[in-house]
Amino acid sequence: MINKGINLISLLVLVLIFCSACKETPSMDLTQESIIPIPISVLPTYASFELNANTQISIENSNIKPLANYLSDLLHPATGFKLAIVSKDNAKRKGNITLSLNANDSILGNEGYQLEIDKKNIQITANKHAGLLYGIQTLRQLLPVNIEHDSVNHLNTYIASGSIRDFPKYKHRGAMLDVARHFFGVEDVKRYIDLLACYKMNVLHLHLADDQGWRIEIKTWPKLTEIGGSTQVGGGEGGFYTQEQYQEIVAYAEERYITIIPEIDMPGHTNAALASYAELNCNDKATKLYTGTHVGFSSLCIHKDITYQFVDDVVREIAAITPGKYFHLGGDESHSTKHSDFIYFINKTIKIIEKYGKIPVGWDEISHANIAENTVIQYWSNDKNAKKGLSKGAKVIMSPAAYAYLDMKYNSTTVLGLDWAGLIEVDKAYQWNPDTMIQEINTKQIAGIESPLWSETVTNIDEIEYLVFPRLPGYAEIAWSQDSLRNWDSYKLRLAKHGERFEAMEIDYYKSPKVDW
Ligand code: TNX
Repeated sequence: MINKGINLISLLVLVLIFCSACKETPSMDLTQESIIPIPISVLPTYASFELNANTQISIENSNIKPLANYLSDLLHPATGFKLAIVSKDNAKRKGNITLSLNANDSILGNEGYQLEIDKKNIQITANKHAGLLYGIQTLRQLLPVNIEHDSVNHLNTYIASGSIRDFPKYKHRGAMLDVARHFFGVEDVKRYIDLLACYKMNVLHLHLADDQGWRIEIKTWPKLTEIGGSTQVGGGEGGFYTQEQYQEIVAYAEERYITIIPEIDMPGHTNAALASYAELNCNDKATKLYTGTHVGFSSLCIHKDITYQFVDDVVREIAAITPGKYFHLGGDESHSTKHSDFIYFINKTIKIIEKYGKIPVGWDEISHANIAENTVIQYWSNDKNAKKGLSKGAKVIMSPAAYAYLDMKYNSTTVLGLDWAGLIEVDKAYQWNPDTMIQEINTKQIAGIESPLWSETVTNIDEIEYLVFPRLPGYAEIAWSQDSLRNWDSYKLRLAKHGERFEAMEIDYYKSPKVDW
């Protein structure tokens, strides 16, 4: 009798367990999700996967562990789940998110991914680690916006089933941050990096020196930061990164597959250096620190040997702590350097950059110098310069000021920002094509795009966010997605959905009237 009772109870328990496991998940349409940048192909299967506390992240190789941690950390705050990370051999048959590098799919390239979602499992496959990260970012956008909250909230954790296949249009998908006009600390830069990572960007160009401030420690020239780093636009305190702090930024970016490109702007835009060391000036007199916003008044002394000792030390020290391939030498608006001197200086500096194993990058003005095929030109305003660079075989990064400058005002009432290149509403920021921006340009020579945030008018991270959002996701889509998939009418609907994400992430964004938020 007792035995029978126990058997009945265990049967009941078994039935209950079975039923909870076979519970039907809702039917969901993957094509209705708002993914930015828009992927190459999205095929729905009208079911869903339930993410819950028992979901495991399965990896086949320990070198994928950092990405598994990234995913687990991303999902933790809002769900409260601390997902177990297990090796593929120990994974359960159901309820896994598997990260695997077995794509063996040449079309996906170094950054593409394949995301397969069914009722039982999720699988992200790529050729390289970066592709897995981008698959994770897409998966993140398939979860409800509440996933971005930093505390546990009751969110529905069903993910629409189907498959997504995706890879980028351009190799170079970047943004620039000017930390010279106003200084931003390590935590602010990390936040900027996290925001770029959400949208699959892979380059952060740091504008580390300008007239108003020198922001990176150079051990052989300590006064650059002692004096040159001591102020900023408006006369505030300024600041600088020690080499250790810079390396911390580089490592943080690297974990998100973002390359840091350091820029030391020369031979103009150098007042902070000229104020720090008298010997860098032709008259041997240090200049005064500068806290205004004019450009084009400073120049290194072109025909002094000490100038090239300085350039050599700066490039050597920064190159040694920069794993990325590039060193940006600026070269813009050198209005107080004679043209022949400018060319002489750029030619010498390019050689120094190459000596330390880096690929030189410069604003489009450097096309006038003896640039070689490996040089990268950053186009910002002058078509003739860009064409000259291209005719010499250089690659070009597209940063057309009238479309891609994050420091331009949105409209005439925007308080922050400048307007010398025009107003850039969110639709204008989205509706341009790098391939046709300059006549007769050969698409193959375009490395990609970069949207620069100059910081004359921005003083803190909230102000940065206001100018960057919501334009940045549009730049990311221009850089990542195929032209045939891009159009404003579809994009503005997806962007509207991302507004809620911005709020969940506490991003201070501009609520453009062009978008139905
Ligand atoms: C032009 S774009 C500059 C910067 C300013 C910016 C302001 C470029 C290469 N140089 O020095 O900060 O305009 O929008």
